[in-house]
Amino acid sequence: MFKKILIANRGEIALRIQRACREMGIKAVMVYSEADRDAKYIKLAEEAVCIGPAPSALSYLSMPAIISAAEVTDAEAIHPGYGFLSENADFAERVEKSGFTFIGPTAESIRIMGDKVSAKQAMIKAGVPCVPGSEGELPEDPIEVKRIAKMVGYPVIIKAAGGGGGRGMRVVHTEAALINAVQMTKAEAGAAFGNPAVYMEKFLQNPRHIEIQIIADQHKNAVYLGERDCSMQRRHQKVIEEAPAPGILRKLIDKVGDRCVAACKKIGYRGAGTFEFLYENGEFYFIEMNTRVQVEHPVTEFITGVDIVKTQILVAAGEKLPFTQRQISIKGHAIECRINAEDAYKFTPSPGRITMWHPPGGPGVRVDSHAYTNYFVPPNYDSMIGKIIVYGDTREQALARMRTALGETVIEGINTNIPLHRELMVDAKFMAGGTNIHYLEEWLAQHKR
Ligand code: MV4
Repeated sequence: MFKKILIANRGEIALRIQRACREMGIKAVMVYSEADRDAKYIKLAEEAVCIGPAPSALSYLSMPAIISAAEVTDAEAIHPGYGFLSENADFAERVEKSGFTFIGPTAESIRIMGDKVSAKQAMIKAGVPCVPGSEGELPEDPIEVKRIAKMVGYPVIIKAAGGGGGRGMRVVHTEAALINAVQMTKAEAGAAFGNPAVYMEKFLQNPRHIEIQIIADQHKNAVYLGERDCSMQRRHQKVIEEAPAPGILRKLIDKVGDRCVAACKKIGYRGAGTFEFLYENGEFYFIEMNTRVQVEHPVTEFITGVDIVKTQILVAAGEKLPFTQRQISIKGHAIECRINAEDAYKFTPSPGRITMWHPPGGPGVRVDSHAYTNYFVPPNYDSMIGKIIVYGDTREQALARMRTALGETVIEGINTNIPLHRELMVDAKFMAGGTNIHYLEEWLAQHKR
């Protein structure tokens, strides 16, 4: 096992990874920007290295600064967390070429999944159900493009191969609008991602966003850890996640999960990963794969009992998965509320000093946050300052515990989205379960204030 790991991230996930290291007897090296210098999780680590000024581009996104920090501290492996360099294939390659272990998949796997056209082709080959659409990149010939759209059926969606997470997409309702939309999307994609390739899919009008967590070792073992429902989102930012997904038959999840595992084995995937699906009318359609640990991993940890971050470190060190698929069972229900430093209804960022931080507690309540009384939320990064995650035997119990947890929580000095969460936890449609990806934006439009 590694003796020392460098954590190339900040905030709550940096602290989460540090905790896993401590539990495993591994020394943690933190890196920090000047904006994060005084944070408690930095002082808590065995070692810490300043990697640059506040802007991400000059610190958390600086490959030379991070690799130098690993060299001077003699770390053996680098955990990238989520965001920043976590899905950058060039970074994974440079980490490995510098003699360190990248805690994640190979650069090649990251590259395949980063190109949404090659990702989809890999999934089709492995038998994972995908949204009907173009076979690969759209051709140049407008007549061909129109023919494909006619076959797929309107409405269609044009997506950039280099996009993902909601960037570089355009919905088209009629043939009259098709060719212009393809040209516009290609131009934007070329400018934004350096790759003008686009592909086409049938546009699903009212899907849910369901994702399947997998983890694989370097010995051809792969396991899926159930699903998460991440449909409660605004502008492609998830707000609430839960597991399992309300109302979806376990038999169907198992069938799709098996296909995900088969795909992992086929491409030689290693590490943690997430298969993102749209779910509509009882069917799953693959859209993208994430090759990192995700913000919402704790809901899966609650319902499976697996420590995903510890397992990532184990398999990166070359160990076998410490469990088989048959040993994984789904028990109970977990819900996560992301706590953001922002106005609850206008969503304008609200950085600054937290003058009072009183987190909730009690049975089945987990708080993943690096914040505390007197912590200063820097204006330079994402507004998420932590997560409240609850577990219950049933969804109803989890909901009740989340209401209690949100009721106990006191955060003063900045605005947070806790008032929004308090309202959503008593919303009849959310309580019934199974709302789609448009629900929150429609709810917000109706609850204007
Ligand atoms: C779609 C879709 C409908 N039909 N693809 C947005 C993010 C990116 N991961 C894929 N996205 C979508 N792809 C087809 N064929 C609707 C979305 C979408 C969405 C998906 C998941 C979560 C939130 C979303 C919000 C708007 C649109």
